[in-house]
Amino acid sequence: MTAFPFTVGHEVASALADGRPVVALESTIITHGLPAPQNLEMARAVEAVVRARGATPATIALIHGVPTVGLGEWELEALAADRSAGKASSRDIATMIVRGESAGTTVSATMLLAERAGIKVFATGGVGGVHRGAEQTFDVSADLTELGRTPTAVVCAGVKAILDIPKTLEVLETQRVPVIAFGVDEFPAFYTRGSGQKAGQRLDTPEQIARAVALHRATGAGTGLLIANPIPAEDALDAAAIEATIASAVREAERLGVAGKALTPFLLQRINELTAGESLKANIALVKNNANLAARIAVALAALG
Ligand code: PSU
Ligand code: MN
Repeated sequence: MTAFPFTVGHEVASALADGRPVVALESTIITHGLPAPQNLEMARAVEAVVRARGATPATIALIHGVPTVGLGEWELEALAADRSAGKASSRDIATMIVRGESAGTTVSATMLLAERAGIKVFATGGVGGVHRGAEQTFDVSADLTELGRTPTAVVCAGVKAILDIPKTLEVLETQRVPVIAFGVDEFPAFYTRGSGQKAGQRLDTPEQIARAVALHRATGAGTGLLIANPIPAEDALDAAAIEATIASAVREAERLGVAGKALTPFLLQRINELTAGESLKANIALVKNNANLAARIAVALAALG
């Protein structure tokens, strides 16, 4: 049988061997989610937030065909500068290894690689979900499928309203994925603290969430957990304004016929352009906020043994 080749960075490997807390970080946000040079600044800042909380960051990507868990400083820099890097979801990993490609890993691919390395907690900005108009296009992110079969806890700021949030929550329920809101009742909508939709459950401390993560794994359900952490109030954007921007980006994508794996990067880039940096600032703030919570959960989980 063919072994699955992947590399774990030294610092991450030694933290895992000692049972110390580790937080996985995705990289499609670096290659496709944010423009340069803010993408590299964000990636470094997020790693620093994880370290400040006493956990080890493990940014995950494909580097010249090698799935890498815990990028080194120069690897991070090269990936952020590589505007031809691909976008790897779970299904792309094998082919990209064969082709020797470099790629940012989406939430689905990052979960899969984190789990293989033994990392239980993962921080991102927003996960993929059911796209608006999915009843016509069938565009549902593989992130939701992966959440239905890989037990990683994913800390996010909810999902962007580029998606259909109620349908996304329905699919998460179907997939048996607990949706836990941290300190609030409502499921957050990325740039704003509320979506008008109730989250599945609410927990108020990182320690409670860590216990829920451990117990959910112990059930053997095999599914991931979605931990929804609202953007800090001082960084949140105006709901009506951002909704108008998103709606116009979605219409533009329809007009241009953008579909498949190109759709999410197209929408993210258009929103960044249309808000002239305002959404970018919010995006960076919420990723840091998620890394902070993920590190606190990872620390609490390590203390449970
Ligand atoms: N949503 C965001 N920012 C992102 C992404 C989603 O607000 O950067 C990225 C994540 O890497 C996610 C991927 O896993 O887009 C989903 O892509 P798709 O919709 O093609 O499955
Ligand atoms: Mn899609």
